Amino acid sequence: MTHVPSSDIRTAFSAAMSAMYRNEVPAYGTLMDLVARVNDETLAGEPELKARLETTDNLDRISEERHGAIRLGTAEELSMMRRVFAVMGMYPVGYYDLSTAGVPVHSTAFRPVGDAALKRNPFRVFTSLLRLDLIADESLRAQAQQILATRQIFTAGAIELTKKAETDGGLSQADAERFVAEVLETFRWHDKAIVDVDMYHRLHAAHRLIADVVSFKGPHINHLTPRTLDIDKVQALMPEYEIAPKAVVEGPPTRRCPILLRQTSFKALEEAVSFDDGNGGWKTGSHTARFGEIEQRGIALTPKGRALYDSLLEASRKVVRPTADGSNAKAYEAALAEAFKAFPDSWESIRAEGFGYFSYSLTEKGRRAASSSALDVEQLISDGLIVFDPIVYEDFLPVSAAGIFQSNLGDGAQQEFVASPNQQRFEADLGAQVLNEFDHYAGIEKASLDACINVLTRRSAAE
Ligand code: OOG
Ligand code: NI
Repeated sequence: MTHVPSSDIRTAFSAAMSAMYRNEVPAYGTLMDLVARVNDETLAGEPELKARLETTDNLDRISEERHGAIRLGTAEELSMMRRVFAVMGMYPVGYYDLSTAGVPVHSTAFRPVGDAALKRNPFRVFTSLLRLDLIADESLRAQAQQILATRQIFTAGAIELTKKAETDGGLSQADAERFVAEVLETFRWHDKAIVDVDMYHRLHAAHRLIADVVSFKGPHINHLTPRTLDIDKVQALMPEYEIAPKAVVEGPPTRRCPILLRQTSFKALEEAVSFDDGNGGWKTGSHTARFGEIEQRGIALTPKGRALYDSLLEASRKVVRPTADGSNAKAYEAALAEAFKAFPDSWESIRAEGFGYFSYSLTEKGRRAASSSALDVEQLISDGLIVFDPIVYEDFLPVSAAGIFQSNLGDGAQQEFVASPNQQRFEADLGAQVLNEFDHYAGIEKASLDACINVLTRRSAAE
């Protein structure tokens, strides 16, 4: 029996999720329309960019979703989610500790790994696990644990088909379609809470995020994120479309050579939900969790480049810390731009400093060259035999993620937790190790260079 490629299941899943979310959150549909408009305008105004994207990206899918996010409650949920995502060719990459930023979760991103799979469809899911160990109130912690233990976030069909895919090494077309429909259920919004209003308020008082994770039947998708070609423009146009942008764009400032990841969102909406009233009826209330986000990606940085990025970001935040109400947004942008003057802004200099990862390929001249005795990379570049292009950053940034979390948890007082990264615990709960993103990019860079050198040396040997 032929199996559906996992990338096709991922594509079907992300399309199904997009349709469901637009339907559930109309403001998200508005954001998608705005993103498509700005992308069209950007491409029309920059023929060079258009030509480049035509050869490297699927232009007709340029405005599609690139990621989404969920928050899980237990180790069992996390490890089963890992198995579900594996069926779609999505594997855990990176570990993000958000406790330092006042959010009681730690996270990974399930994403396709490798050039071919990323090109087919780069959709990823930022997946957080609640850390009840950071909650001081012991009795509340125990109650939250009890509530979480009673819920089953996966349908029987989703579990059965995941096992089938594991045993058979894939799914048939009919099973893949059923799988997508069944898994979608886990991400659906439920407006009826599984706790009463008092419990909801207690959880909420401990941390809004705890209420979001513990109070509902499942880990509703809390945002989806299409790709924009001009994040500053979408941010500026949001109010015109009657959606409220978060105060500032997260990540690096606007630059000629984009680095890492820039992202912004519209603020989470207050939505009607109902709580068990204890008398067999329902009591209406509200909950704020769901929003829409946009992203624009740049080059993946080496540990050295990343260290510089982190230090410049920290330096600018010492000058101006962006407030949730946006009142100092301009000052923050200025401080950020000023600090990042220290980060080189040409591909040549980023490469020369060893700040970024590049992929190497043979030029026309390199392909035609009978041989090259000079196998020194710099020499090959200056001889015009090979060229280098930035490798796109496919992961996330903890400070940015914290900013996205914060702006969508309401603008109330920030909570402080003692920093306590616990990757070992996370991986034990996940049932697997997460891939180290730096090793991964270094591997892609090396493979591209080796491939060039191989062609060139094989020719010299054949002489
Ligand atoms: C996840 C926030 C992080 C991002 O793009 O950095 C995130 C969440 O709110 O659950 O999605
Ligand atoms: Ni996001």
